[in-house]
Amino acid sequence: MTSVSDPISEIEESAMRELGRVSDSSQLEAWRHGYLGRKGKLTRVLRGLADLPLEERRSLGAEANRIKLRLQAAYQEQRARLEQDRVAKVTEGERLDVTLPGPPLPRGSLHPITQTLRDVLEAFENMGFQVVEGPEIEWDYYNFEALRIPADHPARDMWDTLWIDHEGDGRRSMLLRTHTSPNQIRIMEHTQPPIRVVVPGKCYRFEATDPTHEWMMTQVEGLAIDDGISMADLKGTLTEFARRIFGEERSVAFRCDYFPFVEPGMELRIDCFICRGEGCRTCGRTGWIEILGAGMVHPEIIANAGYDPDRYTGFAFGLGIERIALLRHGVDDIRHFYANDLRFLQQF
Ligand code: FA5
Repeated sequence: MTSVSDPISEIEESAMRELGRVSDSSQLEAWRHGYLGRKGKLTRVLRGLADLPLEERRSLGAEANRIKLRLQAAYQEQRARLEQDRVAKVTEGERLDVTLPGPPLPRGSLHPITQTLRDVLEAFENMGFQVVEGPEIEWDYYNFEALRIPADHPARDMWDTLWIDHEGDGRRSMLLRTHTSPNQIRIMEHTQPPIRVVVPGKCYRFEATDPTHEWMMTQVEGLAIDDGISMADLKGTLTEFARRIFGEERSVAFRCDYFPFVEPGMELRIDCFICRGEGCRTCGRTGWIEILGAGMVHPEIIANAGYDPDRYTGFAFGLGIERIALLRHGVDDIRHFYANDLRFLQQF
């Protein structure tokens, strides 16, 4: 007669052998199912004991229970070991080496317009001008009225305007300043001559863009008022400025121009850096690029400021920083400056 104990010890042996080969939790569960589950091998044997005579049933029953406990304990141990391995693998994979050098950060630099603005301000500071600033949102009064540009004046077309709040009354309408000239009035309101200031800032115009025109641009206003200032002082100051920024070899030309707040008025042009005076797309086929408007402060404005017009005269100018940056760096289109293309900006 075959003893039931043989299969039991065989089951124990094969169970322990297989358990040793289990390498993950799903294999482990399959193992538990196969031996200790309701239909597992050991469970089936235990059920079969019921048919045996009492004596045999007692001794085999005790043996089978011992094996069951042993397999259950081995199962728990193996489960704990697999869990430990899993945690070790995860933490190993996620371990940080804090001594590794970080990835290099790209290095930033000043925007070309900021660089040119700083150079221009420095050139004027070295000539005795002081830097002051004014608001970008301006009253119609300072931007136009006080500069002798009344509501129906044709000169308003020169500064196509972005209005914020158009009331039709010069003192109450607000706009984005179209030039830095309103600062002439603001400064004269609270300063006594002698005055020598430059005022940098963004200006806005509601106009179509092209290679030399943007709807937002940076101007620097200059204002000098003192005893006996003449046109020669204005030309001398601007020629010296052009020499410091562009070098000796560039050609400079003064030409008559009209601005309601100066008399006489003029513009300063530099020979086109692309065609050197021949005429091309960038300079609008003229051979020249205008960089600033200027003139002698209108006597009416001097008088409105409360200064003695028989004693004081002055000059003013307004220059475009983007135009100067174009000329200095040989850029053929002003719109590159604000397109935010790093391939362009990283060249400066
Ligand atoms: C003015 O804005 C006058 N306020 C200048 C002035 C000041 C004259 C003091 C007399 C006394 P104008 O519109 O020409 O003038 O502009 C002056 C300069 O700003 C131009 O020479 C040019 O360099 C620059 N500029 C004007 N419009 C634009 C634009 N749309 N895009 C880029 N630069 C511009």
